Amino acid sequence: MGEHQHILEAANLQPHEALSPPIQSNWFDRSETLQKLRRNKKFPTIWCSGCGIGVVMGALLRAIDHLGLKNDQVALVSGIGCTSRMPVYLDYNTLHTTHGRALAFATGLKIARPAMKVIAIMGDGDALAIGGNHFIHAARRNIGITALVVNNSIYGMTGGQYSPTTPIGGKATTAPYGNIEPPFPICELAIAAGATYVARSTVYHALELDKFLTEAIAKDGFSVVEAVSYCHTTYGRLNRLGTAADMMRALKENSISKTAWDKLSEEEKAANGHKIVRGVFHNIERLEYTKAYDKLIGFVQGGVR
Ligand SMILES: Cc1ncc(C[n+]2csc(CCOP(=O)(O)OP(=O)(O)O)c2C)c(N)n1
Ligand code: SF4
Ligand SMILES: [Mg+2]
Repeated sequence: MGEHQHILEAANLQPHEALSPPIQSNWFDRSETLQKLRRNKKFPTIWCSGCGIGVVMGALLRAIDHLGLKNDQVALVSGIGCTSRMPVYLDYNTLHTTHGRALAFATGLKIARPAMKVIAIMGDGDALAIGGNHFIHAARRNIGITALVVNNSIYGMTGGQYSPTTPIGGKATTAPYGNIEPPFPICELAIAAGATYVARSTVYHALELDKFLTEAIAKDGFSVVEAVSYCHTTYGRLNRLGTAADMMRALKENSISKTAWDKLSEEEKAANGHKIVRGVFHNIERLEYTKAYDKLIGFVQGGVR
């Protein structure tokens, strides 16, 4: 890890917090992480070359590995969208459901199998437009699901319609003169609705994503990780933001850690208001939904589920 110290420092990580596949001659076969891919069945992916979604998939795999979870202890549930194709490529219990309904299916699954680590993988449209109601109510209930929201500020799969996270002024196929609707701040919304763990990082800061996803999946209650990504094919092209590499670089240059942000004066914060703040924004304890339900059943029936 020594020579990669600068990468760890950029993400505020200790060496033991980062997990990378061992470098071997036959590294694909020897890597436990890569063995979790359904590589013989579903590859190549549908994703455009350079898309950030693959980075999030790698972070998710490493986070699950970090926790030592077996494939059958994990369920990945998604809706529809580029992001929602992710479970199709992974070898866990997987459900590829309908647009906006990942959390509804995940809720049913968690209630039927409370011991299962249930992870709902959603795009910004999936989670906050058509699925917005499920998002706030899953948070309100504090049901033990991890919501992984890949925020690329657009409907990627369907060609670039604006979403609830498109920035003001951003052009989309449905906003050719620029978007006039203020975007939902995903993390603030999740906290206000009742989530018990809420964090944000970007696909440039892949190791930080590993760390936040590990903490989120380990959490008992409803946890949310916003993974800020980009869609160079639709949003980037319509807004002349350059290549995938340019958009990746912009995430590095236009983001700031929460630790650094908290040290800024009010004037400095106003001058840096366009920056993406990365960090853990909320981490509290509150009785998880299926545990509360079990407690109730125990109280009424004197039994245990
Ligand atoms: C009920 C329903 N409405 C609309 C669609 C069309 N549709 C498919 S994916 C999508 C939006 C995808 O955007 P997002 O969730 O942000 O995912 P991304 O592709 O950006 O990862 C839409 C509107 C659909 N499949 N089902
Ligand atoms: S359309 Fe956009 S979000 Fe979808 S795979 Fe391509 S770059 Fe990624
Ligand atoms: Mg999207």
